[in-house]
Amino acid sequence: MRIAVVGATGLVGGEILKVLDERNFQFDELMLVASARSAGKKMEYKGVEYTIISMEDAVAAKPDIAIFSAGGGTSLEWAPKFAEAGTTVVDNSSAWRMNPANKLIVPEINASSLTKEDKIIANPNCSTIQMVLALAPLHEKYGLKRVVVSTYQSVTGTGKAAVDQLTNERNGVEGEMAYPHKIDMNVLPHIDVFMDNGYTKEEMKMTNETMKILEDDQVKVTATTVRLPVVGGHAEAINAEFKNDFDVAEVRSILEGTEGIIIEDDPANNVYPMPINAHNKNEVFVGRIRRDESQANTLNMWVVADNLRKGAATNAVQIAEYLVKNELV
Ligand code: A2P
Ligand code: 11C
Repeated sequence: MRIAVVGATGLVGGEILKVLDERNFQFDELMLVASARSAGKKMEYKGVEYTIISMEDAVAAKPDIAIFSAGGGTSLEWAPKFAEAGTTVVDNSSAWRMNPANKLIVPEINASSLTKEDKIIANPNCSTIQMVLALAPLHEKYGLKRVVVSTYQSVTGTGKAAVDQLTNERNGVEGEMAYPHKIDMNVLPHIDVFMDNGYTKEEMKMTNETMKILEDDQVKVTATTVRLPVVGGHAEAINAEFKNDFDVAEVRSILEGTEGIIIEDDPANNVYPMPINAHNKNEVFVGRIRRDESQANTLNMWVVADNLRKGAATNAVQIAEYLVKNELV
């Protein structure tokens, strides 16, 4: 097994390396790949010094798997070249997600659809992954009709520049702005670019990717995505209407039994999911599970996950693990 991490110097790339280590992913060779700016530079991983290689050299090396986290433009240009060389690409960007020929995978939900023919596999957006992991088993049982979701997202979703902006503002230091406004002591109802319909691209990702993963174009999702001065993970207030009625205790027990989900729901003792606790964890945390008393068959819940982990690196590494385990590479 020869594996390449493309975007190894970035925030998600660094997290992928940590997750590969923590999950004891077995490889014979690891290639750390980044832009021409970084090629030739040294990087240490698990006490071993690696020379960062260029995209050209990585394609030529024909790794078995390349986990990409180097932006949509890089994926669009380079993923097909890797695929053509026989490498299976697991791509973290939005470049291939909605392409009908590419699968959009959350392993606990739909990894079984993968075959050897899938050469560019898309990892969903972080906010979609944590929402859909909690909704999928409930959809199966009660039939999901409509979701109204508001997000509270960590600056880590934007990358290093945004973490620097928050840190600089907090320390009273002048620096580059990753956002159009101050982020510390503020809340921005704006993630990714605005589209003609008045929604942001992040909001439309949550709508479109959810339908694709659940393989149900009747499921309606409307989202408001919001950036907060937080670093540990994304939180989401999810209001889900089902076709059939449910029992709240049964909902809780279904979620308790879902791989990758941890219930933190003990309001009497102030226990509910928070980014500060989800940070560096691979699971999705669910709490505040309660019936929406204003409407039939409708549930409210609060879902938190580290967006760099299950929202990106962990999900991608799980896909790679599935490919290896099932001899698809
Ligand atoms: P580099 O460090 O050489 O710029 P983040 O989102 O945290 O800023 O990380 C982005 C990652 O994507 C970095 O590893 C960055 O490498 C990599 N990257 C950016 N542009 C390219 C490119 N054109 N080709 C390969 N890697 C790229
Ligand atoms: C954010 N969700 O928090 C975004 C980052 O489509 O993979 C991930 C963008 C994407 O800003």
